[in-house]
Amino acid sequence: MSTRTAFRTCPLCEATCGLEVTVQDDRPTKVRGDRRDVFSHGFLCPKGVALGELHEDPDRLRAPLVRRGDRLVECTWDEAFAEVQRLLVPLLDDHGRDACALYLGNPVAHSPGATLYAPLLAKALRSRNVFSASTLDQMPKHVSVGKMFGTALSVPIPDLDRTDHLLVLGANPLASNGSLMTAPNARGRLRAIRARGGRVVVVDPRRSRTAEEADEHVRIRPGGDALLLLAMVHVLFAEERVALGRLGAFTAGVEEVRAAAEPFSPERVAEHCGVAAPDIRRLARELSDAPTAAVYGRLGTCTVPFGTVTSWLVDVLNVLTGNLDREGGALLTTPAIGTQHTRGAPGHGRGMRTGRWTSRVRGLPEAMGELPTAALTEEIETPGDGQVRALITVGGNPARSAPDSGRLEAALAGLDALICVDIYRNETTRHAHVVLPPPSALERDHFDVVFTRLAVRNVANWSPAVLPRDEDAPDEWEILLRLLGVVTGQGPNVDTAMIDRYVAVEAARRESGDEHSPLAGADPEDVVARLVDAHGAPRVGPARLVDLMLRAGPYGRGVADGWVPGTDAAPGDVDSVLAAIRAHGLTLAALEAAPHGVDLGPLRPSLPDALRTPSGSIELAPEEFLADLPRLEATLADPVDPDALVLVGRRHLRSNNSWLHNLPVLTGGPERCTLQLHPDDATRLGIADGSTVRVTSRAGAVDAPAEVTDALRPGVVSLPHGWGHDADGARLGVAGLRPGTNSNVLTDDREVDPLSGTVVLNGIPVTVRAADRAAVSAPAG
Ligand SMILES: Nc1nc2c(c(=O)[nH]1)N[C@H]1C(S)=C(S)[C@@H](COP(=O)(O)OP(=O)(O)OC[C@H]3O[C@@H](n4cnc5c(=O)[nH]c(N)nc54)[C@H](O)[C@@H]3O)O[C@H]1N2
Ligand SMILES: Nc1nc2c(c(=O)[nH]1)N[C@H]1C(S)=C(S)[C@@H](COP(=O)(O)OP(=O)(O)OC[C@H]3O[C@@H](n4cnc5c(=O)[nH]c(N)nc54)[C@H](O)[C@@H]3O)O[C@H]1N2
Ligand code: SF4
Ligand SMILES: [Mo]
Repeated sequence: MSTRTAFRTCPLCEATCGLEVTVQDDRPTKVRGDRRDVFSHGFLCPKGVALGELHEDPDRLRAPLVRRGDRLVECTWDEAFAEVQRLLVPLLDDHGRDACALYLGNPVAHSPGATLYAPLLAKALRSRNVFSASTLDQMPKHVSVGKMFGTALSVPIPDLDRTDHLLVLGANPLASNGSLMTAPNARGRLRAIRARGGRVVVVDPRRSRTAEEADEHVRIRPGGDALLLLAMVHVLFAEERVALGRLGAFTAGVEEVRAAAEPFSPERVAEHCGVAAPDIRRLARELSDAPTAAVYGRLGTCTVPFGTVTSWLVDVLNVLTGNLDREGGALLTTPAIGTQHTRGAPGHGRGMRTGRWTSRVRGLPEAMGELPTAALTEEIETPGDGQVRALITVGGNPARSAPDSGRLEAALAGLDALICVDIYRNETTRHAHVVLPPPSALERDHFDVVFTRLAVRNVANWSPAVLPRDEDAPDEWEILLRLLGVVTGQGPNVDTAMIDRYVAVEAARRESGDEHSPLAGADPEDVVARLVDAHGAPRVGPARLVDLMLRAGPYGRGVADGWVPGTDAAPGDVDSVLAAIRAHGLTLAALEAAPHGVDLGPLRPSLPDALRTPSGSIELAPEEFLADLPRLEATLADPVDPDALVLVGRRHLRSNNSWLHNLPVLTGGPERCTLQLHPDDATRLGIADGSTVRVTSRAGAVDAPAEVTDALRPGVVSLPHGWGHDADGARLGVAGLRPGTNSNVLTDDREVDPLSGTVVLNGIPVTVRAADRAAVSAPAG
């Protein structure tokens, strides 16, 4: 028996913890936190531990599936791709490019193969019907920072480790482990703020685990954040507390913001946001008095009717208090592989445009090259030119994650072709014609392309695959390139190595044409020829692209001075690796020699250089955002009904959206898929703890066990999403035993934040009553 230890970054959430995996005879037997990881220092959560169980899960797909009548049967890879070709090519020929849609789910952001190659598939498809989980999630933040700072990825990250005051809105990092704020061990980092004399305030309708850890919990009405933040802006101006400091020299629109906030006094918004006027004033004063402070908003500020305006106001407060771009405040990152705001000419750029095209049926706006997922169902349902007849999903489960999913599932079942790149036969993929499973996470290389760009420190880790994969099983990026072969008319048997090389050369060409890149003026073919490993073998796939991005990034020196480990650094010797990086620039070889990662330091001020707005200024008052304020002001005329109920979601540490429910190690303990409600509401409605209740919205109805708890604000009920694992045709043996109920039967695809097209998933109007025992529910599926 051979036993070895491998180190790798956990790909399951945004925290990017370093893991130490024990492998016996090519089987993972134990997962622990890597104490030497430069960022996570040994921290991990139960999901990281479960990575081995995920690999071993007998229900995880090892071979492709193809539909034969009403059954999905295993087949060879060639058979699977031949079927994709048979289904898609005539459909694209007869009905045009828009007839095939693409949906990219959350795990795409966690796999470098998918992150780097799915956009190539999207481009090659040439369909406007590209959708993703972003419009169920963070798109409002991309739009707000895009307009303010110039790129969709210019997200200010709270400087968690140095701030004196953290104002958190609609985020629960103790359960989610942080989002748009990569920070392993969020609890430890939040506790450290208080330990050094700082203050943590959490604004949330529910007393979340994060709220429990805070100095103060503000129990806001769902959707009330835009009003709260605007009133805080109002107070800063009224009390002459606006202090931009050095930002003043490159910030436009301050007077417009003052005028916009003028009508939103604390007294006027208090009832509608559910926070008393004196508290709003105090929150504003505390923020402005703190030596340093960061305002941070997440899902509860995005998936609401004013998601973009709320996301904007978060950073308006960071700017007005002088906390943007300063230590202890909120800063843009300087990631190892670079990002949109580190590329090109410093100080200005093209800015971010949205709405360059719109969805066919409802005219919802494009953002970041995709259309809102809220439009997916109607684009499948509605006949006419450009109707969606085929869908490719990559790492997505829209049958559980998207709004009004009862209707969406019916639409999925009626597609002419559903092709799923996925590791499970679940609620979505059970409707598929072909399922193409990528290898397990432990069988692939990993580099966190997305989350190193959103982290509270600039760090970089390269993880080689822990386990070998089956010889004939393609890696995730190879699956995507074969699909690209189909949709470009080259067929599924394209030479993926050749396309991959072409992709690398084109990436090198873009760098060589950028006079600010370390690769400026280089010959792209020559650049790619030099991207070799320690043995001189050409790199391929994500490894080659990551090496290129590292060499072209803020710590790179191009290819001329390539460094090979072993020449002047012993692998694993952190100091000599860092010395080599200083001498030769950052390369993939350097990361390979540092299995616990490379720490490139804390966040550092980068403005105005990192701005990419056309004006070269921070745009504090984008016109589109100001134009949404009358709609916000109009909500103040709506009467506040004390008996109305609204639904919000919640996340559990041992869950991950709609999956990981099939792993025994994560699914024990009390029932999690419960409808939480406040005791006052339970009494008023005659609902006993543990009894079954029926929850009804405009879109649908579900039954769930009631959990009576004063954690919630009265008038707010909470049900987690991603459950409902009792669907016929899925193969989820463990999840099916405790299926829970699908909360997205209740959410409504008609309700969107108009500026980003992001669907409203929090604050859904519902009624709740004791369920009639005789009536069995579950309209989904
Ligand atoms: N009501 C409500 N709905 C929500 C939310 C909410 O808070 N409330 N949250 C929203 C948010 S933030 C998000 S991000 C979305 C998520 O929406 P989705 O991305 O659509 O859903 P997931 O549940 O993350 O599904 C992930 C899928 O990827 C598969 N998978 C896992 N690993 C891999 C892999 O390595 N490669 C591939 N190809 N597939 C893999 C899983 O089997 C699963 O089918 O849900 C949204 N929906
Ligand atoms: N364990 C676990 N970790 C995860 C995930 C998971 O499913 N499970 N999902 C991952 C994904 S895809 C994402 S996007 C992140 C999300 O990361 P977070 O945003 O940190 O996670 P949530 O738990 O959804 O936190 C949202 C909070 O907003 C509150 N809220 C709801 N409506 C409102 C409102 O109107 N105003 C305010 N102020 N608060 C409101 C909710 O009560 C909830 O506590 O988590 C990621 N990490
Ligand atoms: S916190 Fe996230 S990255 Fe860390 S072990 Fe858990 S799932 Fe993995
Ligand atoms: Mo998400």
